Amino acid sequence: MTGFYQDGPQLENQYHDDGLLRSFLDRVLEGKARKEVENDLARFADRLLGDVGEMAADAEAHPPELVQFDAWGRRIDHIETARGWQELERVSAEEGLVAIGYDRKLGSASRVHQFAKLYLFNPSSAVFSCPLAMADGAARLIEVLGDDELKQNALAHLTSRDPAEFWTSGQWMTERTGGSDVGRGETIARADGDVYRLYGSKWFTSATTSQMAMTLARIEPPGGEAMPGSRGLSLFYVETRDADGQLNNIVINRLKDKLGTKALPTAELELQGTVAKLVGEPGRGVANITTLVNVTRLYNAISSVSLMRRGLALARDYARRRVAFGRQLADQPLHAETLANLEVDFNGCFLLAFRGIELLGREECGEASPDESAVLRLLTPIVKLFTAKHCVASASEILESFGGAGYVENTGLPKLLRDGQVLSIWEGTTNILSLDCLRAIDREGALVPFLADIRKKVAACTVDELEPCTRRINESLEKIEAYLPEVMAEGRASIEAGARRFAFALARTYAAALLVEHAGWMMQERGDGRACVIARRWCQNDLAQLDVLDADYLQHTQSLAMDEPLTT
Ligand code: UCC
Ligand code: FAD
Repeated sequence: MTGFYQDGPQLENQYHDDGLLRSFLDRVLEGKARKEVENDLARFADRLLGDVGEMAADAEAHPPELVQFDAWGRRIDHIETARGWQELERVSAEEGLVAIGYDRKLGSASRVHQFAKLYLFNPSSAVFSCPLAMADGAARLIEVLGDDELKQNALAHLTSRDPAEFWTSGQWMTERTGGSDVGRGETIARADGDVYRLYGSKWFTSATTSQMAMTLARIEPPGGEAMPGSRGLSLFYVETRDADGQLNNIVINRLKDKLGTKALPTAELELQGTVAKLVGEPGRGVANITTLVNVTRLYNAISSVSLMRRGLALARDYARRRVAFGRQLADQPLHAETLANLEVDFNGCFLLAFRGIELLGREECGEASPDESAVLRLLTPIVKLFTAKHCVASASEILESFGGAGYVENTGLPKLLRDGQVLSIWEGTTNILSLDCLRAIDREGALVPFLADIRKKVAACTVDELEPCTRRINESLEKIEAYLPEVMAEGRASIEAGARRFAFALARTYAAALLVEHAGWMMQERGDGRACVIARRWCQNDLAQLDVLDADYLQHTQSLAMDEPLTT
């Protein structure tokens, strides 16, 4: 073997390597807590390069398989998962990946600790972070709505650090009728003594090997018809297996053949009399399950930023190893410009996602003011949709930064794009979340405190270098405020068609304020101007690209979308 062979990228300890994570934690955590978190994260990041990395590699190499029959022809519907996948469940319990958020040893900052750990874990987890997300969402739901029995049983399992006791959860909402419009679901619940039995199909169920699930069904009164629409749906708790380990009248039709998330079992289920327990008030299922969904959406955001950061770490290392046209890629001005832009995007997305986490912690510990709760309500769909879109774009650019190697499976790089792509689809698509922003504004008056929060951060900035940013943010706030009455006068179609631009404008402007806040702190506490440069670059572009879409525009849109002749 002669000739040139390129070295591949290497990863260092991803806690020590991540300046933004460390400086963010320095800023938001107090002395003793900061030290404890530092020790835990630095140790865990080492482990991710060792045994946990091997477990994830095994899980990726051996995707789940559905075994429908035993040797004697009995229907068993057993999902065989890799040993690595099973070990990741053990590690998740031992490391307290859900438990940290519920022990609350650091009060509201426990959520920051937990999600910083999940942020390190996700890109090394073969997407085991998905069952953890749903376990955490279910734990929060039970904390808020569950009765004593659920708290003593399911909640104790979901938040256990003992691998023998630890459970994960599924979240079965999507049916063939629709995953966005959940209210079209067909699953029926019939009362049977003090439990219910569920009949219907669930079209996408990730982490189907979980011990429990939260799901939706409509209660059918004896001899009557169930109420249609989303107001007819109720929330149910299901244990997937009985005391003998048999499936709870659940048939697994098949596993999905997916673009990515290959190690994660995602199935199609038939519920054929599945025993279930009603949770919360009948008919409030959709509203009630949003407590779970709002947690998993924040997991989604942290996963997005973690993949952005992992891609950058790999691309940077490679840029020092790869030579083209007489110098390292790192020293090619246009390559450096490409990576620098990704760094700026990553910083904005990171601060947005972790702002959501800080507010979640405050809300759960009863420390959030009503205004902060409203900000959290609006920020949750915003951070989910914005970080997911940036994650996909960033993954595509990262692959390209490796040239052809980025397209070759056994470099491990295509996984960044394949696993990133799902983040804008599940847990509510970009459009559905853009519309959810409107819901949060309409029903919970969340815009006023949201914009006030931005203003407060801008007003607190005393660093001269950030003046171009604060000016740009103020301009953007003015545009947002001017847009609203105009678009409302135009009518509902215009409001909806503009909802994605509007959500992006809010995301960019809020992120700009967070970048200014962080940069101001870095400058004042550390004399470090790097974050100021990042904030200025973020603010170079128009933060709020908002035009009111009038009737003509909307008619043209319809023609362009469906390739139909123009009618005006
Ligand atoms: O995809 C899934 C799992 C993937 C795997 C997990 C990965 C985790 C991340 C890990 C990373 C590695 S599970 C399926 C996810 N499916 C969705 O997210 C559904 C998307 N569709 C929506 O979100 C829709 O907007 C619906 C279903 C909520 C629309 O329902 P309705 O009933 O038509 O809408 P309404 O009538 O506006 O809302 C019903 C109630 C209202 O409250 P009330 O009745 O009091 O007025 C709303 O205010 O629900 C309330 N509500 C909310 N409340 C609706 N959305 C929310 C919300 N987000 N927060 C609080
Ligand atoms: P549709 O609802 O049919 O949407 C199709 C398109 O129409 C989307 O682009 C959407 O944005 C757009 N659209 C719909 N309504 C509007 C509107 N009013 N305005 C503008 N645009 C609109 N679901 C679960 O319940 N549990 C799971 O565990 C789970 N795991 C999953 C795992 C994977 C890998 C994937 C890919 C999906 C999973 N899902 C799960 C399903 C996922 O949540 C849904 O696919 C998603 O919510 C979209 O629903 P849908 O597929 O029915 O698309």
